[in-house]
Amino acid sequence: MNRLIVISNRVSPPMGDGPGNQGGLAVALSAALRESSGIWFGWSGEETEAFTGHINFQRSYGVTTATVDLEAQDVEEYYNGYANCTLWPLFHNRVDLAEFERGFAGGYERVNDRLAETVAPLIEESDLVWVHDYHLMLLGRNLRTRGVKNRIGFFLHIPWPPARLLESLPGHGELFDAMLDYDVIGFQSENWRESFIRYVQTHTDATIDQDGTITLGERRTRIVVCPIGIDFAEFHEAANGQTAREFYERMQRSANGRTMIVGVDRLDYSKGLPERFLGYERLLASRPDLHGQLFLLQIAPPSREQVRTYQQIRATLDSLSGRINGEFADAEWVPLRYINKGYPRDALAGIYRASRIGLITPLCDGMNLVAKEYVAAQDPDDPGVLILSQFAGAARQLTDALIVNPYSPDELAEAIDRALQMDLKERRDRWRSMMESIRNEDVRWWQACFTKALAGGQHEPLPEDRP
Ligand code: GDG
Repeated sequence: MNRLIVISNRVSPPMGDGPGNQGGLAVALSAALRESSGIWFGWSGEETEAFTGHINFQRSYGVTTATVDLEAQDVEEYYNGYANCTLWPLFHNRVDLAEFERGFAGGYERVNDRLAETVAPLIEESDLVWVHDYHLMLLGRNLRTRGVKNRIGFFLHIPWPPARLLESLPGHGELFDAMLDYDVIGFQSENWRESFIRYVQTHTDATIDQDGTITLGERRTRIVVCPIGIDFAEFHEAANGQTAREFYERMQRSANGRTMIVGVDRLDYSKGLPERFLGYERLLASRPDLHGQLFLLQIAPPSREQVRTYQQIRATLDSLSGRINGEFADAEWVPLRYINKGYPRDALAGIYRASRIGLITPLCDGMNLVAKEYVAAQDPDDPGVLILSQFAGAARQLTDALIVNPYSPDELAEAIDRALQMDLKERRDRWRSMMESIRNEDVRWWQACFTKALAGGQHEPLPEDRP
């Protein structure tokens, strides 16, 4: 077996095998790294005065992590700047929020190069190198210029934007060209793969084979779709564990017979939170008979708090939630419980289970794992209903959710009403069908799907050749 070198912006060292200890991605990558005696390399999250390239190696639970500190200017330009103020909004259809600063682009190039220079000596001849996400799109190119000839793959966790949007990015041609130095590029959904192919067709002379291999000059890059899944076994265990049960019971007591709707999202403008609140407000305005009968619990832990657009979305939601509660609440009932803090994973599992409806309505999302976690946490005898945005990558797999257009408050209100009325048989039928894909296409399947393509093996098609 080839050794695997995983490179991502941040590294999550494994924390043992207890349920609910870490996210699915960390679990899957840790398992793969353990089996292959590989290394997980990335930024430590710490700042230093001047970049030294000093690597801090750690070994825990059979996995070696290798991290480096970045200097403050790097963090500002590469991470807060280009990654989160330029690429993130642009790749989530928010060109209006994107900032195109040469300083950011320069910082991004510099950090990708520094990370490549630091990791290159760790790479041995037969290693497979797997680079993750939009922070590190140039890293493959930087490794190539340092003579690394290994198979190098890249997985994009977020959407690939339509060509017309990407054209607004200064230097998009160079960024794209650098990506063809990867041997394999993986996307979460066919939608994002199609956008990428369209860019290739409109901006390059490359040829594209039937099996999705792009050839430009000497370079050949295989394009694959590998939707990420959750760690089903771990989540199932968490959902049936002590903490989850405690939270389930606490929520039941606190709901006091009222129907609970849940949303869980990082506080991010791509997640459609204002639109979700407006849809819920529309329901409350049009259905006074529901007042006092239900409530929406929105858990939204703050993220990227240094970035101005994230401070703005937080202020928008503060005001919107205040308005909705001000308008509809009474002495005994608060329609919207809006919370800016995170919960442990196993507590979340109990909260999901206590919720009759999972309301997951991003405006644009590479995949969305919360939707899968919500379904996996349900009671098989009495499962809740998932309402899911058509613009989440997950909508291509979870076709038995109630699929909605998150921009339409009327559609959101109607979907909540339909979910409230859905009989047990329909809830069970929809839940069973969604569980099949969540169980089969879990995070280990995803990791195997990508690494097989990276190793040069046949790419595994989705079950039933689902697009
Ligand atoms: C990116 C892409 C893609 C959330 N709140 C709490 C908490 N979470 C956990 C969830 C879930 C994870 O964070 C969020 O994952 P998502 O997939 O929903 O969204 P992003 O963070 O935007 O992730 C996305 C993903 O990468 C993987 O490829 O699916 O499209 O944008 O696991 O449960 N976890 C805990 N407490 C919280 O309050 N413990």
